[in-house]
Amino acid sequence: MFNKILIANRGEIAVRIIRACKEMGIASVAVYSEADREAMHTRLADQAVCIGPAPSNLSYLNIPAIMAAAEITDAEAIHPGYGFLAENAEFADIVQTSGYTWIGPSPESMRIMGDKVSAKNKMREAGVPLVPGSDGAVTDLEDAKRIAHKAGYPVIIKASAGGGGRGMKVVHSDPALASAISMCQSEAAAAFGNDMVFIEKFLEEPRHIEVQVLGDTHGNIVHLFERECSMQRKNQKVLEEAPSPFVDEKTRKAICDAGVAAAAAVNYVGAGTIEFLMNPDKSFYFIEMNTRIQVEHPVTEWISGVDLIEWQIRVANGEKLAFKQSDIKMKGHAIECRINAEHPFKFTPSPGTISLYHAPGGRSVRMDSAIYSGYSIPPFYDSMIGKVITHARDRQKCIRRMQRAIDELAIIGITTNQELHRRLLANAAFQSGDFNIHFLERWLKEMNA
Ligand code: MV4
Repeated sequence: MFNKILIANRGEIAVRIIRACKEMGIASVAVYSEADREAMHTRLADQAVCIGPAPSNLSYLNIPAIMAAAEITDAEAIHPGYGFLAENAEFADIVQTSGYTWIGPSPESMRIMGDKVSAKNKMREAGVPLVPGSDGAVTDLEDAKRIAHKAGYPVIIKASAGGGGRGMKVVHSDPALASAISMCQSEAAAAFGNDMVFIEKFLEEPRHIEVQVLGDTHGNIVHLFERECSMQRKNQKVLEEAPSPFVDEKTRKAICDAGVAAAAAVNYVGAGTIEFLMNPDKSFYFIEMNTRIQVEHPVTEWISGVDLIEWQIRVANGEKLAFKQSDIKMKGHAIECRINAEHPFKFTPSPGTISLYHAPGGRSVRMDSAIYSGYSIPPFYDSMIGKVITHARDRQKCIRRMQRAIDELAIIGITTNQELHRRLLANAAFQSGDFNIHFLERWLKEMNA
């Protein structure tokens, strides 16, 4: 096993990875920006190296500084967490060619999945269901019209280099098609340096359901069931759960098998997520793959019993998965509430100093965060400051447990979205499981009206 791992990240995920290292007897190296001298990850790691000024571009995205930190500390492997450099194939390549182990999939898998057109081509070959639309990039307007007519309006134009909701346009009729395509192309060229775009039928009321997969370097891939991620606003997830209240056993088998087939098509190693959209009739379609650990991984850990960070590290070290698909049993229900330093209904950021922090506890409650009493949240990074996760035998009990955990949580001195969670957990549509990707934004609009 590795003697020492460098964690190229900050916040709760850096703390999560440092904790896993400690439990595995592996030394940890934190990297930190000048704004993070007093951060929890800087304090908890065995060693910490300053990699630059507060702005991410100069620190957490500064590849030469991170590689220098690995060299001076004799780290053997690098864990990227999520965000920052986690899905940067060039960084993964540099890590490997510099003689370090990359705790993640191959740069080749990352490149294929990072480009949405090449990802969809792979998925088509693998027999994974795709949203009806163009077979690849679209350049010609007459082709685009033919494709849009075949799929039926509305359609959505997406940038191949986009993802996570960036660079998309919905089109309702022929006259709007040409300008939407050229706008999407020029925006993509400016944002990603790649103007390739493709067309899909626009699914109007879908759920966002994703499948967790885990692969080793010996060709074994398992799934760890699905997560329901429809409770989002502006492509930012607010609450996630596993399993999805909408997915029955037959659909679960089909979507999870599709997730494994998707991962196998790119010889996937490590933890990954296949994102699907699911229609009200339970038909589902691949949209993209995230080649990293995700924020919401704890809900999967809780229903599957698998420590995902531990297994990312083990498979990066060449170990075989110690379990087969048939060994993994889904147990109970888990919910995660993301705690953000922001106004609960206006969503304006609220950095500042936490005068008092009290984490919820008791049976089957987990709090992943990197905050403490007296900690000042720097204004430079993401507003997510922690996650409350609960588990119970069934969804209703899990909701009740989350309600009492959110009530116990005390974060004084800054504004958080705790009150949003309190209202959401009490909402009848949420409680019945009857919601899709539009629910939260429509509900917030209603509340303000
Ligand atoms: C779609 C779609 C409807 N139809 N594709 C947004 C994020 C990116 N991963 C893909 N996204 C969407 N793709 C088709 N063909 C609707 C969305 C979408 C969405 C998807 C998942 C979660 C939240 C969303 C919010 C708005 C739009």
